[in-house]
Amino acid sequence: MPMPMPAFPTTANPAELSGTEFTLQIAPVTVELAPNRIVSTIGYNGISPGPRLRMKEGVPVTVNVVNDTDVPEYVHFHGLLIPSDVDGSEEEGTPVVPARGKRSYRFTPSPTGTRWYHTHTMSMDDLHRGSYTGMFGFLIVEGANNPGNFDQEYYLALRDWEPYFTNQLMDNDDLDATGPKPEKPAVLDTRPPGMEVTADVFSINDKALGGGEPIRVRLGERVLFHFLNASAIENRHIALPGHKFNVVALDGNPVPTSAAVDVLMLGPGERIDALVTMDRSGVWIMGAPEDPVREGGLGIVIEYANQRRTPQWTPAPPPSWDYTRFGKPPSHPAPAEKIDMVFEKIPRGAGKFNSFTVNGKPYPHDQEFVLKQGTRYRLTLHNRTDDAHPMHLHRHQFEIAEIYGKATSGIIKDTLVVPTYGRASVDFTADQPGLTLFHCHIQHHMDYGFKALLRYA
Ligand SMILES: [Cu+2]
Repeated sequence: MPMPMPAFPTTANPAELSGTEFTLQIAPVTVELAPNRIVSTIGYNGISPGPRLRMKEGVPVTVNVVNDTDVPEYVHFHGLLIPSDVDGSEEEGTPVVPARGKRSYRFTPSPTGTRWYHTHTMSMDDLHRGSYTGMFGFLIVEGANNPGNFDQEYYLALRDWEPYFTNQLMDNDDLDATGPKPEKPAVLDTRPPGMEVTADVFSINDKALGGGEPIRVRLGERVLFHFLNASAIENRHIALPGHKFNVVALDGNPVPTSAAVDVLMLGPGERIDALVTMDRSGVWIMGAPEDPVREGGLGIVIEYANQRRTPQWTPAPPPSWDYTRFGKPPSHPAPAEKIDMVFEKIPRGAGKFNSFTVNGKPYPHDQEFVLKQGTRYRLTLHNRTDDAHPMHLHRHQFEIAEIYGKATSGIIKDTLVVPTYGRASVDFTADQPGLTLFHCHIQHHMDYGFKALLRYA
């Protein structure tokens, strides 16, 4: 049986708001990652992550946004099927929340599951704006879905802080088995790359590893973890040595085949719901398998009852994330209507920002992607870049049809990491008229052209 939620917010369970009327106040906040490690940023309601918003599927809500900063803002409701004028995206024509002003978003939440909300303001070369700030939080849409039996549940957002520019590509994307690289050009572009964004300071929710209270468990308990990668910059891995993550939902949607894995991978924007059976007594670190990332703060201590010792970390098996493990064999023919998007990076050299093109053209693409309402599409993503990109479709959900050269079905998502030089196909039904943004969820990729606007005929 689920245990009652703690009466007071803790690191692993920040403040929750529920009902039909919500207020988000945008203002400067400080985040105490550890007693001697304080970050200044912008947040919602005086905290970061912002309050967890709990809504009921099908019951209309109002979210009043009060902007107490000098920067116009957008609040995007990620993973919800809502109209363009409240989706929170400049490109889709959502009205802005003016600097020192306010605006109310009214919509009917759907579908059920682990969603989230965050700023959708562009940052460009300002690492104190947009999703580099603390403006993010979980949003839960409750419905009839039963996530199964568990004893405790925790909402854990993975974050990095104090980002800076670098000319080194320092990510870990290629740790995962990525399968074939059908989009790798025969001749690589050898021009020097431009700047990327990186960070050395990390947290889960508002605490760096060791900076907050542990998650306290008892032997034999089943704990449901809701992970969110709220990073603006990087795909992340999570492991809990000696334990398995039984993945039950991806991006909030139950998977056809729940499967146990040692290491999770989440691109920016992605969520994973996973059950862990606590069957190995001790005091453990759950965190990033990469030492510099975990030691930089991306972890949290799991403490079994009556165990007192230094938290232990043992190296995790190599990551081998593969979405298709959670799918089922394909059973439907591919949709006849096809859309192809070829993503390319234009290297700009030291001190400059790379830019990105879709089908050889910079954003906007005007009349490039026009949807017929009611039609199902196969969208094929050709990643001709040397990086893995978390691609997010607004206001719709898609079903993975093919990735790593493997066919699958039944995995419904709103964000998908397309591997380096890889190809992925997703199917979706055009049933949400209005402008629809599709973009890489890495902030500076999106800002420098890695996006497309879909429109309805
Ligand atoms: Cu990207």
